[in-house]
Amino acid sequence: VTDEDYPLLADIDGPADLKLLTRGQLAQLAGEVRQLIQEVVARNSGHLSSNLGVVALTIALHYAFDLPTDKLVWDVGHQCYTHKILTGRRDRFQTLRQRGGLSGFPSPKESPYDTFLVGHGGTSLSTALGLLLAQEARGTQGRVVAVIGDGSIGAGMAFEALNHIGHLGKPLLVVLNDNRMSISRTVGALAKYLSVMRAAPLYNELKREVRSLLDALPVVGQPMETALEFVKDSLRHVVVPGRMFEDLGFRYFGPVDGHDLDVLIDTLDQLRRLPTEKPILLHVLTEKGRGFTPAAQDPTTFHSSPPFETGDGDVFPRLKKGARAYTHAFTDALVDLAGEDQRIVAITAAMPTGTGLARFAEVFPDRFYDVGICEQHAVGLAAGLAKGGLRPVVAIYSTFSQRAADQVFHDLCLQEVPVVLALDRAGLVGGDGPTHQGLYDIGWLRHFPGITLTAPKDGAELAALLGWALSQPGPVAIRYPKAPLPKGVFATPLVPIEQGRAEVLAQGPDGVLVAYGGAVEHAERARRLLAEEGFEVGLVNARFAKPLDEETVGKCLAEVPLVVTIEDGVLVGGFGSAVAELAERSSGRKAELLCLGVPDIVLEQGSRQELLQEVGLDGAGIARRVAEALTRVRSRKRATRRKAAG
Ligand SMILES: Cc1ncc(C[n+]2csc(CCOP(=O)(O)OP(=O)(O)O)c2C)c(N)n1
Repeated sequence: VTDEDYPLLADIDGPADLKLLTRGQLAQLAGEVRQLIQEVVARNSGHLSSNLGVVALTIALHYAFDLPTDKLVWDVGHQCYTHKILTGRRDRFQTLRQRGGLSGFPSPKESPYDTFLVGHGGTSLSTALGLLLAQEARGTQGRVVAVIGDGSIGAGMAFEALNHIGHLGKPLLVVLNDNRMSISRTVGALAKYLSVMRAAPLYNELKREVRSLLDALPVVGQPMETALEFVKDSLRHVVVPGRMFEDLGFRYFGPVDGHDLDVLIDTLDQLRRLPTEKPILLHVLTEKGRGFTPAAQDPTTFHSSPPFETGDGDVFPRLKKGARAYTHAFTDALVDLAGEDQRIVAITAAMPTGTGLARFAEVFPDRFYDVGICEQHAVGLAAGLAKGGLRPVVAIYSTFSQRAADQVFHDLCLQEVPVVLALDRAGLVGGDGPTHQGLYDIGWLRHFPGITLTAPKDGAELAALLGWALSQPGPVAIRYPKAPLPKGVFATPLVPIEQGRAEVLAQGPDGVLVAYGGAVEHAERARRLLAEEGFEVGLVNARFAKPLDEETVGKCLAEVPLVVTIEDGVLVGGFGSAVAELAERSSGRKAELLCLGVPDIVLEQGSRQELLQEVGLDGAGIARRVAEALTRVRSRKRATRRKAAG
């Protein structure tokens, strides 16, 4: 970031430098920040639209408040780029989302200005309230501000927090960043309510007028008073924006223009100084993709943008052509199946594009539900739909499905209802980092009674498993990675699906690799590498983590000297654990067991390939570790034989 290209930004090493600028310089600074964000995201990928939308708001927050003494909590955190650039991370911003570089989300390890490591929606109001209560308890100073989007405020956890904040009446400042967009258009009754408020005159003028008008009304006797209360109430209902928040115990201010730096700074400064004991909600209107036409016109595509090139104002997302991903195979199969079976309905929690369900919605608009960032409700809704005779498919990212753990247990498993959970982004996910890793679903789902856990090794198997799952009487979860479909890796035709039945892909006397889901492809690569080194190992596509194919895996454990489990998930409680539990029970076990998976650590961001290599789950890494184990097993055998011989 040079003086030449970024004359103001080049000197901003923290909020103190920002405060040295005049108000008049801030618009130029905003332009420079936008330029930097655009430049880096074009190269590295990232959350472009949301970040371009909050440049002015972030500058104003840092200008008006005294961070980090005052605390700023970002919801989801995907919109924190300006915040990072202004808080001493300008030069490292080039490394955004890269291995060893800056995280794309707030990270307290990076900076004292980041309060929480976040990535999931709807958490900020709870955590900010906690900070505020802790400050009160410890007698420390400072305001606490939470910034939450109109998409995330619809999350269950955010509603729970609003309920509690209004009840306690603590002076938390909630900045509602309303851009009418989640990743796609924000859905829900609350979104409709906000749109009515957007139509109100900007800032607080009308409200002030109405207030003084109401206060000036004379009160004459009891009946008159009641009548006036009614008039007051109806009047407030009609013309006072934010009535709902006021009724919940907040003071509502807004809506304000979130791109007008003067208005933002004045408002935030006044609110910071307002001697209030009540929580405040400031309604800020912004535009996603502000200042970059392609993102402003198509904020969804540029929400989580791949690298792109700009030329003559046009944008060419630089996507690899023809890389068909698991998500595509899922959508195609689901649309085909839904054409045959009218009972099939699909549910997403605010991810119609990411999960591929947008295409389903185009074909079957009446059989599609986007419930917003409400994973718990999505699963509960599916339970009801299934009980009522439909066949719901809930497509959800593995990491966000964690939100609905209890709903899976309580509303699906215990009810024994036929709901299919399509767990996309299961496994290592890359650039988004720790909050988005889909590594835990095998473990937490495996404990629940009555659920079937399955995972395909490629697109054809994903389609077959989805069809099979939709014919089952109870809940089935299918996990698949954020990865291109393996092409030309598996030659043999698919063995038909049968509950709890694995697929034997190759046999070998030295050992067997038993791999699950996305790991099968890498295991097959490892098998070939091992063959080049003279090790003949078999390969089993486990297909089911629950129920485990005890017969096939048990046979391996009894017959070969080494069994290796391989999974694209954490080892703790995962697929390998299921095999280890079986091994523990098996009497005629001959094999040594090696479990390969992701260790129990927080994995920072990197590309999926880099992370696979780092944890040794790519073909070469698997082959290396299996070769070591085979060598160990062989030498131990030789030693035993020598001992026996004499
Ligand atoms: C629990 C959870 N579900 C889904 C997501 C995926 N997600 C990331 S950002 C986003 C949209 C957030 O919308 P909003 O809060 O309005 O912020 P904006 O991007 O519009 O600024 C979604 C759905 C998530 N981060 N967390």
